[in-house]
Amino acid sequence: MGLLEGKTALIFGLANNRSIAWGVTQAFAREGATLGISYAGEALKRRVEPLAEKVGCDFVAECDVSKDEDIEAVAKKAAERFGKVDILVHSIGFADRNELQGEYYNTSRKGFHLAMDISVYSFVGLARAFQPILNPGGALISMTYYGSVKVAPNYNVMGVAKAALEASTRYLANDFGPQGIRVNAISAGPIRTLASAGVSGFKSMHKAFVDMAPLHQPVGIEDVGNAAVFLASDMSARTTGEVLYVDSGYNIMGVPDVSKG
Ligand code: NAD
Ligand code: 0WE
Repeated sequence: MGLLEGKTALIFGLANNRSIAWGVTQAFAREGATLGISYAGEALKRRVEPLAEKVGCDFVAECDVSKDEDIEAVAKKAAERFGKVDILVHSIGFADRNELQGEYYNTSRKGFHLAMDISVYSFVGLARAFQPILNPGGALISMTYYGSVKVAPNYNVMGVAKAALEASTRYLANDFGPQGIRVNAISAGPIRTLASAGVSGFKSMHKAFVDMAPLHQPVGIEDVGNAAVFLASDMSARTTGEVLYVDSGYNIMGVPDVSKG
């Protein structure tokens, strides 16, 4: 029997078949969850619908998380279709491209607000909108990156946003605990997706990551999907407010190990 049998999951942030959200969707489908998928805007519809079909999901809803109305609307649609929901996955991050290069001190007020709004506030907004229809035993999951705790050159305002996202995960865990709902984050190692494709120096950074990490293995969307299954299922019933690293162990290293090949 699948680990998510009898549970309904809504996944936010599917753009294409490289998205971390796609790794999560496939793993959840394998474990028997009933699925709902949400994407950002009209332009992504033709990419997302065939993917939804592949996993037998017929709840596909547009939701631009910068709009309160969209968040309200998707929660309403989910309530109409499913009644209650068990799992919500937030796999959304965005900053203006210009803010992801050069000195962090050059971050504009507008760029700061945008990154915080899309990458952090949206998790809080979604949590509030879904609160009335979440089942006890449910789980909220967000996606973060190590640039929240240590400096990742050029990650800049996104690093600050991820720090706020991780803090939000802890505050939400405290809010939702009495309702029997857990809130956790997954901190994934670098993965080539739409959001990392355009990043200059990504390839060499990725190589340095594999060299430094104890497991010396790249992280894939299926690895993140499997970790999300754990955090969404009753297998993690007493874990909340945590950041779970899925990074081949990279974050434990302080100094590169030059003694091994
Ligand atoms: P992705 O581009 O496939 O996913 C990002 C998603 O955010 C896209 O689906 C995009 O449509 C969505 N989005 C942006 N603005 C939105 C809006 N206004 N409303 C709704 N959705 C919006 O890239 P990804 O790498 O799969 O990113 C998913 C999450 O994982 C992000 O939070 C990212 O920061 C995080 N993450 C990525 C990596 C990596 O190396 N790729 C590592 C760690 C964490
Ligand atoms: O969280 C992310 C992706 C963040 C991201 C990327 C983009 C590029 C395209 C947010 N917004 C945008 N906006 C765009 O217009 N990652 C963890 C992947 C990532 O992004 C980086 C990285 C890594 C790793 C940016 C700079 C340095 C390293």
